[in-house]
Amino acid sequence: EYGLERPRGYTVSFHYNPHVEYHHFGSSHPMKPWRLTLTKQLVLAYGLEYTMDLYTPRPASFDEMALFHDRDYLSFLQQITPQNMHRQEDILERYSFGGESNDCPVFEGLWNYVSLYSGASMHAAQNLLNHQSDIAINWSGGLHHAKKGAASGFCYVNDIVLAIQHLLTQHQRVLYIDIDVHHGDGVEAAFESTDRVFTLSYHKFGQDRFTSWPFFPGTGDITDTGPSDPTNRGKAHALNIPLEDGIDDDQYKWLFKTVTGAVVDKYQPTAIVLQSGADSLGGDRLGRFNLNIKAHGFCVETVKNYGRPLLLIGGGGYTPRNVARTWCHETAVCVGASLHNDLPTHIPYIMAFQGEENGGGILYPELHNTKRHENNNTTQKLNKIVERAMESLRYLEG
Ligand code: TV7
Ligand code: CA
Ligand code: ZN
Repeated sequence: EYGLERPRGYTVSFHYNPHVEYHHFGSSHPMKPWRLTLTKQLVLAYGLEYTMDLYTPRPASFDEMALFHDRDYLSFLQQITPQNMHRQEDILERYSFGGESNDCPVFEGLWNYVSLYSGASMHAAQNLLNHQSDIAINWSGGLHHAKKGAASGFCYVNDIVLAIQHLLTQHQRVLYIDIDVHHGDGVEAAFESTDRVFTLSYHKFGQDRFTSWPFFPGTGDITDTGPSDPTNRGKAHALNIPLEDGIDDDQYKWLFKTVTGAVVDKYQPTAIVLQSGADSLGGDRLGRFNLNIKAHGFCVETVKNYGRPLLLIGGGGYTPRNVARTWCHETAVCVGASLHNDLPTHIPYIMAFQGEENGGGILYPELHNTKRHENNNTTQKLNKIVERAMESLRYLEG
């Protein structure tokens, strides 16, 4: 093992309030905040806490979240409980709660939960602004679907938008990159009228083989590059990379490096925010891709090597042990450490990793073996996507 000793030429900070772990969306709901417990346990077990500055951020306040969200929406979030929700069904619908899908349930401590993950993203952004860190990590954030006045897709408050707005107080150009398997629609929409934020999302797009619905949220085709009105400053400041089921490591790594590299060259961001949703891994309960942990981590490594202030945040990820593996690996990538494939044996939570069908006791199981999706991404289709992406970038001034 090497790289665990400090000092290094740059500082990494880890922003985490353990109270987020104790919130439950409901037993059948795919979003499991306890994946963050597993992540933290692995990070500690590998000794990575000695390589970073650790912070326990306070929850964000109402006024801080109102820098993006409507105050009436936040007031609703602040008072809604499982006990009183039945008396306000019309309001629930107005803010896209409940409904038959129940993507955004009302649960005990909801307000506390949203303030905790938002507070951590804002604190991480503040650390970058202060030059107290070069890379700031918040695995509890990354809730990219939340809108100004509505919840969407497991997301209630958009911590990413809040953090980017904070970065914009000192940075002229912020690049947002999103490798969650879902389209980062809420962040794209929030900054659609500015040229000071460029949003780039890689995601599954198109009809879903299992549900025959468009894959959630149904937006983010290659033709979506921001508003089309030529007087809108946000024109051409979004790029979407729509993908099919089953994309593999080599295809994704090539695509990510080629497209992201071109965006960085052209846009010259002064800060970068990377949403590292782990539902793009093979075997994810909701995802459709075949990525392994190291291919996912390659994206983090690539972005780290651009050498700009970096805010690294979580997002989706519905196979909790693999989420923890990935985010632990990516924490190590940030500090420049390599981790042994045998999981450390001296922690209580190791229990949770031993009895697995696939990957018991190891950090890097082959995820594409678990529940392989047929790969519908041909070289020809990917070349076409890159060609279209490069064409869109030509509309960027500079
Ligand atoms: C960032 N997919 C969030 C991703 C949000 C995805 C969806 C579910 C789902 C919800 C459940 C549940 C589920 C097994 C999966 C169009 C519908 C879906 C009819 C039922 N099990 C992120 C949101 C997505 C809730 N939503 O990007 C409670 O899957 O596809 C939809 C919407 C509405 C109609 N319904 C189908 O990763 C964090 N939801 C079990 C219990
Ligand atoms: Ca995405
Ligand atoms: Zn997702």
